[in-house]
Amino acid sequence: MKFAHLADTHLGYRQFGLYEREKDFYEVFEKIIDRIIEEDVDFVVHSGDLFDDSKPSPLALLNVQRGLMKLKNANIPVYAIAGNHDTVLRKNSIPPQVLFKKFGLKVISQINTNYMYEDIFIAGLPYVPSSKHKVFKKKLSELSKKASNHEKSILILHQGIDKYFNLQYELEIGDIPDNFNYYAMGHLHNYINDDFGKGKLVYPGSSEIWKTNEISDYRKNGKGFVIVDLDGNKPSVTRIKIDIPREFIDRSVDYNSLSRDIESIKNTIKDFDKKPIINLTVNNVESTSDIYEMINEELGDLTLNIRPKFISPDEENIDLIIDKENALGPIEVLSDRLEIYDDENISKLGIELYNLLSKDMIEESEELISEFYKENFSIENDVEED
Ligand SMILES: [Mn+2]
Repeated sequence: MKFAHLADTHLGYRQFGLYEREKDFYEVFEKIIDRIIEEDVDFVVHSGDLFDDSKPSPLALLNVQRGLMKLKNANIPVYAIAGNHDTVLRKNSIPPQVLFKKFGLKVISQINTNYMYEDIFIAGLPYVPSSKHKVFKKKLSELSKKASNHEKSILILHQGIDKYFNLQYELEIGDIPDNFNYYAMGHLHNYINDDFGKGKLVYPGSSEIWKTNEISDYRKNGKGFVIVDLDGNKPSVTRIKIDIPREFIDRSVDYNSLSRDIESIKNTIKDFDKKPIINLTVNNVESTSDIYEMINEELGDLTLNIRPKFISPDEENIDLIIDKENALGPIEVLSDRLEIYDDENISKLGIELYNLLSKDMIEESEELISEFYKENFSIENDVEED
């Protein structure tokens, strides 16, 4: 009995605002589906962030529909939870995944928390922010009790765990019941394959480079999914790497040998199938005049996107261009700033608020804040009712 586990496909995401990048994500998804069918698995588990947004575009929906049709024709059911990206944090809201029930997608929700595939107990919970974790932990222990009646069990979650996340985690490793055989995790975009309890805990990672800080893990572990064989005492996990359509190139060059260095980059990339994305650092930059134009002229036609960084001879960063998605993302900047409060709860609140507000989720943000105040600063009779 074997199954495929994937997560964080983020379909519909348009990196750097480029349609080409949106198509790259669809292409990888299609390759994954084709490979899953080739591998002849019994079923598929998707651990959330199938879509990049809770209101996906028709194109994103169409790509999922195509993939699910292929799986359905191959008689392979899919079990899925919603992640933080494809969730609307409102009572009784439904994730886009429910559109595909007729296509063989079995949605695991707060209400439908578990299924059986033959003798395998498949349970899970969709993404829940840490402010709701009291109820979440109660539900986890209920599922753990149910799992103890079955010899083989899988738990599907989309959460950060302190052991693998530095700051943005919602769960501590001790919060997770230890009697499942396989923990099908989503949320962390890097690949993690760990022992936990009597089984295995795996984050397959995102299927494409969603953020440029995933590049170093991509170089090490590739992108892709895993195939899990549940037949032995302990599940055996095989990493399946799926090539991403386009290369990310990191080059650090010197201002004084710029033309030669650029020539060498040109030689590297001239035979690529698809135009790469280049992170280019130029050191010892004495004068920025013309340098950007020169790089663009030489490399513009050969690349999808050049992300330059100019460093002066005294190693200072020269801000020439406003970089929309710079190496330090807004979450990292926010985390840094929030550290002055030296309070983990405030850090978490700030990050959750950022996540909600960047999706225009005003109501949910207000709810989160009022809950936070009730929990931490509740003063009786001090609040006027309206
Ligand atoms: Mn994700």
